[in-house]
Amino acid sequence: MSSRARNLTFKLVLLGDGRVGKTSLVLRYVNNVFSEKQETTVQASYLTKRLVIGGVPITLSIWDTAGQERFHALGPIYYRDADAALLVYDITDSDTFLRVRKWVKELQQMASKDIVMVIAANKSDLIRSKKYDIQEAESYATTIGAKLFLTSAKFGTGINDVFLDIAARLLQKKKSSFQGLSPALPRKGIIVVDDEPEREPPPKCCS
Ligand SMILES: Nc1nc2c(ncn2[C@@H]2O[C@H](COP(=O)(O)OP(=O)(O)OP(=O)(O)O)[C@@H](O)[C@H]2O)c(=O)[nH]1
Ligand SMILES: [Mg+2]
Repeated sequence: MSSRARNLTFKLVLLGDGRVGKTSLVLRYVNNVFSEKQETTVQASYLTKRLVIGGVPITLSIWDTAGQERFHALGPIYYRDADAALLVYDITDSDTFLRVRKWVKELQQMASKDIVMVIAANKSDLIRSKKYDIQEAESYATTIGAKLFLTSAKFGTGINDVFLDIAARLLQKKKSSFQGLSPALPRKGIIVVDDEPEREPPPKCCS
């Protein structure tokens, strides 16, 4: 089986209040850029990222949704059929954490039963300037079977860890549901290669 044939695509949706840094996280991860003047998202935007875990090429198909309340009703369009949800809040604004809880409730009722959920406590670079309580968020994450990561899109900290955790958990799920179908999947240890270059197709021969 060629590596191309084994490429797995997973749909990831980002949800969270407006201005918490969803777009900034995705742009930092995919293009390694950050803007202090990032424009608010209208409806949603779409990006893809390819990575290789344990020799298995994976494509993350990423839907970055608009956080403004007026777009809330569009949520189901993007989280329906999603394999994973990245719930983002701003650690300097506790209201944005309440919004995460609201999204989680909605996902638990409306989304796929086995959707992978991860929480990003973003803007960790501002930790010193404001009061925050990460412990409450961490225990909440545990109760919903999610992992919580401290991130800073501005400084680029924690970003790879978040997306890698999502991809690895999705791959693990796939592995357990299709035992035997993917012999290349590792049992232990994950080696990640970013954006594996595509191989040239073999030259066509003989007219
Ligand atoms: N200090 C700091 N600022 C950040 C960080 N991430 C995002 N920002 C800033 O926060 C603002 C909002 O960021 P966005 O990425 O547009 O937030 P969003 O969640 O996509 O917002 P909507 O599209 O309205 O839902 C921008 O001014 C960013 O520069 C971060 O990690 N640290
Ligand atoms: Mg945005």
